[in-house]
Amino acid sequence: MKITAIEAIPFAIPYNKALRFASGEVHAAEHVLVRVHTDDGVVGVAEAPPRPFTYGETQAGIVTIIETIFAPQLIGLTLLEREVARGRLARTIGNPTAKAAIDMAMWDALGKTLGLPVTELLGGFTDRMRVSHMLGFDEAVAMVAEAEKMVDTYGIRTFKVKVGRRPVELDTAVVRALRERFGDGVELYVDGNRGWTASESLRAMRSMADLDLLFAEELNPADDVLGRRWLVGKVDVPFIADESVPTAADVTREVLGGSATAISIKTARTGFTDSRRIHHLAEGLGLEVVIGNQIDGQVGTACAVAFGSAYELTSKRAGELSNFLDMSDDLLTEPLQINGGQLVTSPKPGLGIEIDENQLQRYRLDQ
Ligand code: MUC
Ligand code: MG
Repeated sequence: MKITAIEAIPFAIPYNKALRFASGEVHAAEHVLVRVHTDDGVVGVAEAPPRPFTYGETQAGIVTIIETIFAPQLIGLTLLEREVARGRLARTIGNPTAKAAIDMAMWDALGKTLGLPVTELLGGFTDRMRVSHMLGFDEAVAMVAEAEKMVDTYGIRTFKVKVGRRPVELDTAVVRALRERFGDGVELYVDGNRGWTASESLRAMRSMADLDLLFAEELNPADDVLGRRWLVGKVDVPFIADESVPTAADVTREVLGGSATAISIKTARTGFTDSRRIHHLAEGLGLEVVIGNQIDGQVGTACAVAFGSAYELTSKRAGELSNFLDMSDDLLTEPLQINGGQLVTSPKPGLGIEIDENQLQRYRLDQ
């Protein structure tokens, strides 16, 4: 169970269609595959998605920090010393997705070593989640057409609509068009990625008051402290903090400060060890939770569904587990399948996924 090596492999897989939102856009999955090797010959995997517009990480930076700082700190630890590993990683500030990928690859290796699925080690509440699909910026007709495809092909009936453009009517018209097209046959919520001001956000939410939204997420910046508190006090649906709560301490601060009433948990940024802490905190605070998407590939999505399925609170709402569908290809020997609007966890040990070495060879950037 001793860690002997940690690999950080940069790769790039193009998207068929770019995902655009208020804080940035993604054209290719330029991620880092992390592999934790042990002296038993076990290899655990996970992926780190660099999101400079959210966490300041870059692909080259993730590779460098893993190779030069994190790997030397962890080699020699056993897979059961996850809290020791966490403490050592925490000596370096920031770098959330690099740390999270190492943590999840350690859990994958632990599951493989014990012959047990990670989702069962974490909690084992259920074996599946309903799927929510994120609709990036486009013309209203194109966004409705994409939602139709998701309903027809995958049975997905929950949509997170990206908002935050100006004028706000550009976005509110899309949400209205989706509600008119699908009636009450779909769940809808909005995510502004900090694009609007507090007053624009309230105006938009008021103009969508008849559209039965589930949630509003990060409509304006949390750093706009008083504006955010003012807005959250006036919005009558749970207000999700996403990029403003990358740690448990941030959740506590933002929720107690009146800047959020619900949270997004993203395994891509808090791994399993810290996502578990955040889940327990949310349960104690009585917060709604959504399993979010860091624009994950299939490896990252397998991590998200393993965690989300493990607990009652995280599996209650649809999880954001479908954006890999926009990628032109991926790394797994057996692609994830969304059927009937659900993604089922693998019953195999660890995360239950296997990297296709030919695919990795094709897309890796370091050879
Ligand atoms: C989301 O929920 O915000 C877009 C930016 C980011 O950090 O995550 C994605 C999705
Ligand atoms: Mg978000």
